[in-house]
Amino acid sequence: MVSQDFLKELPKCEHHLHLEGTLEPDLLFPLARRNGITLPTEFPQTVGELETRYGQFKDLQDFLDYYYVGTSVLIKEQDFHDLAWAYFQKVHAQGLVHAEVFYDPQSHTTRGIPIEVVTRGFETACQRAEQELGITSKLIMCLLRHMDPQEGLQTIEDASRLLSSGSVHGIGLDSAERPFPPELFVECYERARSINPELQFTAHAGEEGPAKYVSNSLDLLQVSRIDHGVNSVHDEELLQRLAQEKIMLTVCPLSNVKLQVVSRVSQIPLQKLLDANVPFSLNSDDPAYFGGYILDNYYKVAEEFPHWNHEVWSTICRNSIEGSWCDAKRKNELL
Ligand code: ES4
Ligand code: ZN
Repeated sequence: MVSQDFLKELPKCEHHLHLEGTLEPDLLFPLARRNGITLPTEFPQTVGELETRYGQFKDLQDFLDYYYVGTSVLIKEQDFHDLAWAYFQKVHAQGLVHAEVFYDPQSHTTRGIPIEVVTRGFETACQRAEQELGITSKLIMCLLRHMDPQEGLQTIEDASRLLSSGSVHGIGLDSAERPFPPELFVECYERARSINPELQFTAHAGEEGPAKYVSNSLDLLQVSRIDHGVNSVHDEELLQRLAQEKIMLTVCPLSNVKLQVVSRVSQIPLQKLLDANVPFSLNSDDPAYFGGYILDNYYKVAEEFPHWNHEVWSTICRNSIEGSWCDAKRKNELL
């Protein structure tokens, strides 16, 4: 097995990280107090109880029910900034050099918080991460698939200025995968593309949903990568296509175990993806909920795939840089 030092030193990129998913229990309670938010009565009342509950998610929906309560304590621009800044500081110590990070504006706008406030808080943290830590980053705005696509469309309209100005670099699709297939969001993606043809597109697919959700995300939403995508291995033709078109899967090992997509990391079909030449990156998804940040995910995979040598890890790292949405100059710096 390669050493932990080797993994730590690798120039790592993260492509699948929900900023709201970095809210640690020890920040959740103080923020709730600071902002006068009353948590639901059935919600755990202490950091310890909450951490215990986080270790027992049944599935994606069980996790999301906690995640949206957590989100509700974020109110002020400073809260969003502090949250993202804490994340960047943590992963800087883990060898992260570039991050493309998700946020869910609808989780906040539905509570009356303007999209500009949320975005500005996150954006200033991204700028600070570049200045003070040398970490480059991009913001990806996700639409919530459990909400009415018409509301998604309104969110795209409300974000027009942010999408045109470069504040937001890409569009994604998250929350409960089934029964909300990608075809519901075709109009949202088309509208975003018409606002700014330079935007990048991705979507969660093939985590709990079938391989068909992956191919339909490619065909109908015209995404250039896929978040999770592990169920793609059930469709050989799709695997060949992902390899041919260099569609990167943003795989989240600890998340897949915590949400019971697999029972252990060794069951994630990473070897099959490697053998089929399908590019993937390793990511943390919602690290405060799933028990580990980017390097913890790398460590766990190395432990469960002990025969992978330096060359395999260098390939993973290279694919992860090449699949990033930063410009060629930055990619060259990272390679
Ligand atoms: C998520 Cl793991 C996962 N899947 C879908 N949506 C999400 N939002 C935050 N984490
Ligand atoms: Zn995710």
